Amino acid sequence: MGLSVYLNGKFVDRDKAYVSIFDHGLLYGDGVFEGIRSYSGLVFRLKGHIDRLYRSASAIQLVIPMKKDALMKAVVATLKKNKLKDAYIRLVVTRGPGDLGLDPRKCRHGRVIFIIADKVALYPERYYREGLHIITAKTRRNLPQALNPRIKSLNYLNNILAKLEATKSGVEEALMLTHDGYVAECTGDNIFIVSKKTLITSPTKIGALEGITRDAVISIAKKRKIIFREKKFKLNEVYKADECFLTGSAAEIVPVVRIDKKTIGRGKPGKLTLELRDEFRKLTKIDGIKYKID
Ligand code: PXG
Repeated sequence: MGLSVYLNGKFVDRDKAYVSIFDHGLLYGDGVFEGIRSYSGLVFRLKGHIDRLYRSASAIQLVIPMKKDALMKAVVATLKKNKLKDAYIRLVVTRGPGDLGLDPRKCRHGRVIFIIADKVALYPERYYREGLHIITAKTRRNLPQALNPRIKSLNYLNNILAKLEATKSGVEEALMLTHDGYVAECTGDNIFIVSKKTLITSPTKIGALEGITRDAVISIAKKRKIIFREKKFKLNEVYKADECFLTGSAAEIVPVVRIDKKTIGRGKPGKLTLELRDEFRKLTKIDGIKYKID
């Protein structure tokens, strides 16, 4: 049996799941989305993802024609329908089909909501064992005053441009800086460094997504009384950091051991990174909405 996709309140076969070529999500990137994970029948921090989706929507004056509760139930129903215990979930809300012209008022047929749940394509185990090599992209992160990176919109070209630079350099990820040279985030992950036993991450207001995994790591650090600071820092602090790692729903916590061909710390995944990773894995067993496959 093929994958069943949730599309505007109905389940349809993946091969028959279409949106209009007049959808403003496609024509202009006018829409919002979430990337969510489920672990052994538990949707990790689903409420946090749904809250962020509504925040993103509200920032672009997009009204989601569904209550948060109903949308959470639709996510769980999609997982159950596909009998998926460990999954990657993509939840998308677009402005819907409309005439040409970017005015959202042209979208008179209502928003389009779809949910895809599929098996997770994990990063190769070697990235976690040996650590990732990354580069700093020349492409700067969007200005918060232009298109705020806190909005998880369908317009991901800024990140894609940086991702292309990473691919060209033969690495998986690229670090993005703010217009004034502070470390913002990677193309699809937040960044943390460890320096003098202090865990540091950039404030999201300078131009980064309020990552759900980032949030989980901060809560673990606080619970374990790890010294933590949210502060602006520049590239040279990453170069001389003792440890560095990225966080994201897809990657979870992945160590970084080389950036711009410079070795970070001892060139191996750091002690605190591994400790946080263990704790994070424990959290994925309890922190979320449970469901059962019939
Ligand atoms: N920054 C950006 C720009 C992101 O897109 C994160 C940080 C991490 O946020 P979370 O909430 O996931 O901890 C993201 C999330 C994909 C994919 O398909 C991308 C993300 C998440 C899941 C899958 O590439 N990005």
